[in-house]
Amino acid sequence: MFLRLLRLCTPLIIILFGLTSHSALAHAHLKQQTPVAESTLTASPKEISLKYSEGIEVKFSKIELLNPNNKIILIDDLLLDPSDNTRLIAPLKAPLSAGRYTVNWHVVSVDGHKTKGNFQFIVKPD
Ligand SMILES: [Cu+2]
Repeated sequence: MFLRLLRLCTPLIIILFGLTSHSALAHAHLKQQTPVAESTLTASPKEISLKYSEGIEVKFSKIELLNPNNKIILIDDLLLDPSDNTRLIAPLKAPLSAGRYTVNWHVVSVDGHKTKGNFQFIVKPD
């Protein structure tokens, strides 16, 4: 009885294991960001740059920047670093004034999988 159950379940276990290892290896995880999460900048950044573990589909990806009052700040169209398809760049239209900003990101990696996350940074001019 146990053996029969095991035989039935083995393909399922293999499939589940395959899915988990894929998500661990192949989804786009945020590896580096500029500004760094929770950092305090003495001047406004010119852009937000996000470096992922996988290539990014820029057309299906989105970066939302929220000001200290949680209002969305308009940013220019997202770009992909021409020499690195794992780096997404959001140029800012105007300098940021003092305060705490939130970056919400949603990306689709080249394998079609979605990931998302958020972080904050602080602008505090001298
Ligand atoms: Cu994936």
